[in-house]
Order: sequence, then C-alpha cells, then structure tokens
Amino acid sequence: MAELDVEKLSMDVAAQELIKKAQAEGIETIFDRAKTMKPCPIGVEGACCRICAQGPCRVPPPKKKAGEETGEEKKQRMGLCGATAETIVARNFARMVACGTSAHNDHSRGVALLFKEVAHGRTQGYEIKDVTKLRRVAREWGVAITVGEGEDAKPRSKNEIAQELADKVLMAFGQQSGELQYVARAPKKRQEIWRKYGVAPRGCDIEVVELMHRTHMGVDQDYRNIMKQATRCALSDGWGGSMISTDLQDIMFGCPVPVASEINLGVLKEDHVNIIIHGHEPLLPEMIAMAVQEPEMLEYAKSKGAKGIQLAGMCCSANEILMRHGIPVAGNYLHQELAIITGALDAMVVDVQCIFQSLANVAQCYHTKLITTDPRAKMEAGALHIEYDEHHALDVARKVVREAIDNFPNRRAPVMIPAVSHPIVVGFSYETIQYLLGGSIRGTYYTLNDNVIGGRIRGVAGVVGCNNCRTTQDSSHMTLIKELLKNDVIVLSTGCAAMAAGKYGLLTPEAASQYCGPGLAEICETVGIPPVLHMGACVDNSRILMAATACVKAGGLGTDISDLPAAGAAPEWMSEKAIAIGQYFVASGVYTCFGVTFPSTGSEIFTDYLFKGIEEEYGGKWDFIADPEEMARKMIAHIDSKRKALGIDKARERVLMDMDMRRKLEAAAEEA
Ligand code: MSK
Repeated sequence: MAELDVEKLSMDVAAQELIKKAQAEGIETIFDRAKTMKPCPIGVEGACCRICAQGPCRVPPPKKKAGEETGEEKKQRMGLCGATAETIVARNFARMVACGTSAHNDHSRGVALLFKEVAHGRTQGYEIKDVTKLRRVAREWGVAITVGEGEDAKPRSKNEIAQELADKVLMAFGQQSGELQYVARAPKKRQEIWRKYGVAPRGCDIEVVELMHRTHMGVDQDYRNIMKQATRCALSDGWGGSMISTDLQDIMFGCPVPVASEINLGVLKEDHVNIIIHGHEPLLPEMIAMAVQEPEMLEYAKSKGAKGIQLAGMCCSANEILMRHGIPVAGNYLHQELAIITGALDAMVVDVQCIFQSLANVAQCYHTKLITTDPRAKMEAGALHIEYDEHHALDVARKVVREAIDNFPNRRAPVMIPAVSHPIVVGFSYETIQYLLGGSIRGTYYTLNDNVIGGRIRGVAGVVGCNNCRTTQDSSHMTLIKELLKNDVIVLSTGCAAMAAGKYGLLTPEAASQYCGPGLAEICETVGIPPVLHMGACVDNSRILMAATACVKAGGLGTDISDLPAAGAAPEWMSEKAIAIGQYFVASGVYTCFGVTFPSTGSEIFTDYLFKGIEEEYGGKWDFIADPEEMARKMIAHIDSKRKALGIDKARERVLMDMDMRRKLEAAAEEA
C-alpha cells in the first residue's frame, strides 16, 4: 500500500489515528484510492458527453478566450452530433441537479407515504408528536383544523387533520401544473421573479422528469434554456421535496429544540454494543432509537457480556436523530470506513445516500455486520438486508438491534477507539431560532434583524455540504467558518459541514468568546447560543430558506432574500445533491460559493453565465473558490456590499469602535 501523509488527508486526529491503523492492518480505504486514482481531467470540467452510444465525446479545453475562437477551432470543440461545449457542460450540470433533486424528493415521498400511514393509525411505533406544527402546516395547505361554524366550531382530531394533509401533500408529487404550495412561503418579490422567468416549480416529480428529457440526446440545445429547467427542478427540491420532508418529519418525530450531545469516534464505547446508523432517512433510525432503550434489549445486551448499547450516527441520518434526541454522532462522511476500522462497531445500519460500496469490503475484514435496510439501496455482497416496513417498523428495528447484540461476542481485531470527542449543542430549527433570537412575544426574526441593522452581526452565512477526499477533511470548513465568525458573521449550518464544526468545538456557546468578533460574541453570549447554529440534515437546508425568508418578512433588511447581507458556501462538497442545493440557493437570490472543484469549467461561456449572468435574473450567483480564506473574503465582501445597498454599512462602523477609537475620533474632530 502507498504511504499516506495522514495530516494532509484529514485535520481530524481521530481520523488520522484510524487511517494509520488501517494502513498497519493492510485495509484499503478511500484515502488510499484517492492517492492512486486521479480524477479524469475532462470529466471534472463537465466536458465529457456520455448521453448517447456514439461517444463518449470529450471536448478539450479551449485554446483561446470565448468569442475569439475561429469557426474551425469551435468545430474541434464539439461532440459528434455538433453539441457545443456549452450544451455538453450545461447538460451534465443539469443532470447533477436532476439527480440531486430526485434524491431529496424521493426521500420526501417516503416521508409523506409514512405520514399518511401514521395518520390512519396503520404503523407501529410512530405517532404525531408536534400537533402545533401539524396545525400550522395544515392551515397552509388549506386543511381545516376545526369542524363546524362560529361558536359551534370544534377542533378536529390530529389524525383527521393529518389524513387530509397527507392526501394533499402526496398530490404535490404528481402535480402537473400550477405551483407547489411552498412557493407561497417565499417573499412576494421572489415569487414574482420565479414567475417572470417561468421557473416556479409545478410538482416534485415533473421537474426532474422534464429535465432528464430535455438533456437527452438531441433535445434542448440552448444552455440558458437547459438552466431554466434546471432552476425549476432545483426549486422543486428546496421549496418542495426538502421542505415537505422537514415539515412532516418535525410533525411526526418532533420539531428540534436545543439539545446537548457529543461528536466524533470517541463516542463509541468498548464495553458496549456499538451501532451506527448511516445515510439520510430518519424513518427507521427513529425506531432504532426507541428499540435500544427498551429494558429487554438492554438485558439481552448484558446477557452477551456488554454493559449497554451505544447508538451513534453518521452523515445525515445521524443529524436527524441528533437534532431530535441528542443521540451522539460518530462522524461525518469520510469517517464511515474508519468507524469499522475501530474494531468496536458491531453493526453499521445504512439506508440511502452517501454510503460507500467499499463498506462491505472493510466490514468483512472486521466483525462488523453491515445491514442494509432500504429496498432502493441494496448491496450485491457482504451485507445483510433487513428491510424497513413502516407497518412493523419497531419490530424491524428490534431485529436490527438484536443482530448487533448477537455480534458483540464476535469482536476479533484489536479495538482502538480514539479518545476524541467534543460536546455540542444542536437543535436550531427555524422555529427555535425564531424563539431564541426573535422572542416568543414578537414571534419574528426582528431581534436578529435589529442586530444585523445595528452592526453587531455583520451578516449571515450558510455553510453546508460534504467532505471530499480530494481535500483535507474538514480543513476548508474550519478555515472558512472561523474567518466568518471572526468577522461577526453568524453561521447557519447543516449536513457534514455542521458536524465538522462540532468536531472542533464550534457548536458550543463557549466558542463565541473564543472565535467571534466582538459584536457576534456579545449576541451569542447574551442569548447563550453557539456561533454556528446546527440546523439539521441536508433536507433541512429548507430551514435556512425559511430563516432567510423570515428575516425578509421581519423588516428592515430589504424586500427579498437577495437583499440580505447573506451568503452561502459548500467548501468541501462532493454530492450531486449539493449541486441541486446550490442551484436552489442561487435561484432564491443567494451568492453561493463552492470549493474543491467546479463541474462547469469545460465551458467558459456557461461558467460565465453561472458566475455572472444568472445574477441579473435571480439576484444570486455561483462562485468557485478553492482557497477557503479567499472564499471567506469574497463572502464578507458580498455581505458588505449588501449592507451598503441597504444603507446600514455605517451602523457597523459605529458598533465596532471601542472607547479608545471613539476618543481618538472625537479628539481629531475637535482639532479639525
Ligand atoms: S451526508 S450529501 S456527504 S453533507 Fe447529507 Fe454529508 Fe454531503 Fe452526504
């Protein structure tokens, strides 16, 4: 095996220790493969067309600037069918949006189908926990929460409301015309922009299907027109599927409120049965979280020699049960093989998305049972399949937990659990932020806005997305987030980015005095919140859209999301879902920066459209900045430009002057 420089692979000490262990034990991981397998230079630019059997046609990078090429030179940069670099790159980009959207919207459909079954009382283990949110969401969808008129009106039962709501929500997936319900949640001006450009999404499924059709060989050949449908598709994710998932999951499993927990591989316990759930959908993990607490299950674990059962999470299934139950997190995306290499993991239970196929190989080298649970995501070999069924979900969960317990006595490799974990405080749903920063009486984001206007908070940044093995794990997240905090930019975070923040101590209220500028530190200390607010899983980026909308509606910061002193980033992205998320943030008016690499650089004209032209239409735009410090500078410059446009740039200067600076200024004024 090739020698690896572990410090270049991850800044996480726990990861470094386990990569070394893997090397010593001859176990290949993603870090080895990243060293030996380099990305295809043309594919990485989005310039390889594989959509018919006459290619693949690979379009080389241009030798001259766009517009300076001769006709002959342009021909050399075409596919066999004549597809230009712009068309090829746009189609590839759009297909990433389609696939990312399909992942979120299919997740959402599963949640909605479960919701219907729960409403009809046909499931095992589930219930409607947040009736307040149920009523609020039901009203939005036009579902009555009472029966009868006037004084005779009586409240409908939560199940009656949920049954009608479920039917309405499920219609959104097959809806063919009109607009998705949650378009109406966006600021009025934003809705008008979407209607003006014909991108208000009609349904959750139609937009993906149409985008796949339009990027088939020989269909849409105008990159702007392809991007129009890609935008409509992405919006059907952010303001459609993802938002539906968040709402229904909150209603069934509880809307997150602040909760303390712990993060990193050190949460595993040598003398306990260790179970990690990994993936994205919280439906079965919710039941596993119940099953591991059952006294009979604990007794059974003890009968096998364990002191207890330690449940932990990974990736976004982890975020879901972390946010609602405080269940600890074993790590983010690049930790998945490493958790098995500890030798202490008795079962890894996976559902959908972000799961390495190599887990099966690694698990076979240890005693770990790899358990697939979703009919859409099976493994050819090396995994046990125990299928999730909402009608017997708790029984399925118990079966999974028993498999893990039965496996505890089979541990054979030397166990090495790094003594690395950090305390975290999470659970910052849109509603919780409203309560903490807006106050229960006012019930809006007014106080947050007030502090932005007054300059204590310079702006708001969403830092989200994955790890990527082409860059040092967590390093870009940390550099970017620390720069933003130092400059009084509060950070809202989801997914693996939020986990990264937790691993280095940024998800605690104490982090405020250590990492924030004076204005932000004062707010965080007064309210008692961390400077990075963990808002949940990838689908919960919808919570960030809701928070941005609430800021607009609270007043004083313009009339649209694009007016806010705000920016977004995914400095270590890797998944197609990240591209879908990025596109719906751009189309919602947000300046959105991606790191590592950008999949459109094969066409200068198309990239120029994403980085500049698109802003004229939607007020948001993409950017690619590999260096996280430079990314922070550009995000802060953007925030400052928005402050200036709002006329609140001077307020910040006033706030940040200390007494000494103020005295000097007064003295200078007197002299003048
Ligand atoms: S899990 S999509 S690696 S954030 Fe949502 Fe993490 Fe990215 Fe998967």
